[in-house]
Amino acid sequence: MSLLSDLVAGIGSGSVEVIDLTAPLSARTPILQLPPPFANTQGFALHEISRYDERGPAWYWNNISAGEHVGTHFDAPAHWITARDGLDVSQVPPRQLVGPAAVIDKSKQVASNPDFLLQVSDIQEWQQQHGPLPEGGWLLFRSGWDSRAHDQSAFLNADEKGPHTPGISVELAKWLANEAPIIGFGVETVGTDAGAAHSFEPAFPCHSFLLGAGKYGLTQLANLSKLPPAGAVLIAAPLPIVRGSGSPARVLALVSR
Ligand code: 23J
Ligand code: MN
Repeated sequence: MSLLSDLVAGIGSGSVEVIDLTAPLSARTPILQLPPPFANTQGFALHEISRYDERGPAWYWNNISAGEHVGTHFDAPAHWITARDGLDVSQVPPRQLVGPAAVIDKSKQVASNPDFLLQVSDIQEWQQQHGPLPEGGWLLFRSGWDSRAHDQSAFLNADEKGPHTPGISVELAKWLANEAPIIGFGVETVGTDAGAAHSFEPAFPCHSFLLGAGKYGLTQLANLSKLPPAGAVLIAAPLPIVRGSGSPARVLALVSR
């Protein structure tokens, strides 16, 4: 098919750039911290099996352990009670893992207000400049938060009142779930909801409405600053964990140069 040979030729020549939107996975990768009485996720860890030693003289390998929701990861609908009979992460159709991406940049606003909430009006303004949100695609929220991803406490940005990280309003969560043609919403922060979303009505509206509508989430994305507002292609590759609520994912973007 010439479409695909054109694509690989473009990747080879650099006229199609492949951008890695994935944060490195290590024991230092920041993880979500829920307040008591809620249970929390484990971080990522390597457990050495052998390293060219008596346990395995010619080979190095590890076991790994991690929560499903660690680092750059995919939220499947079944993660939330509003989709308790919905798809688990192994059931997401592969064709939905490749699609167009719209990028909305509010990094300036977030720099002066870490509790910034994206509103329906922000999306309407974006659409006036760049056209409709992509059918079957992703809305990605560029907040500048990726610059904090090397440091758990800067990334969670919590004080006595809880975490202060950007997100979306209750109204936008409803609108993205029910009115927008997108199938997923991606962020640079530790979760798709704002840090203060535990106190919203309903709590965690992004999870509640989007996953409830059978849509998906992507978190801890990096390098969104390298994407155009419209025209990039997103590839999200979560592991097909059977009955999994989500999975760490490799997320890539293709951008025409
Ligand atoms: C469980 C409870 C609340 C939240 C989350 C998980 C996430 O952000 C997540 O990774 O899905 S807010
Ligand atoms: Mn998650």
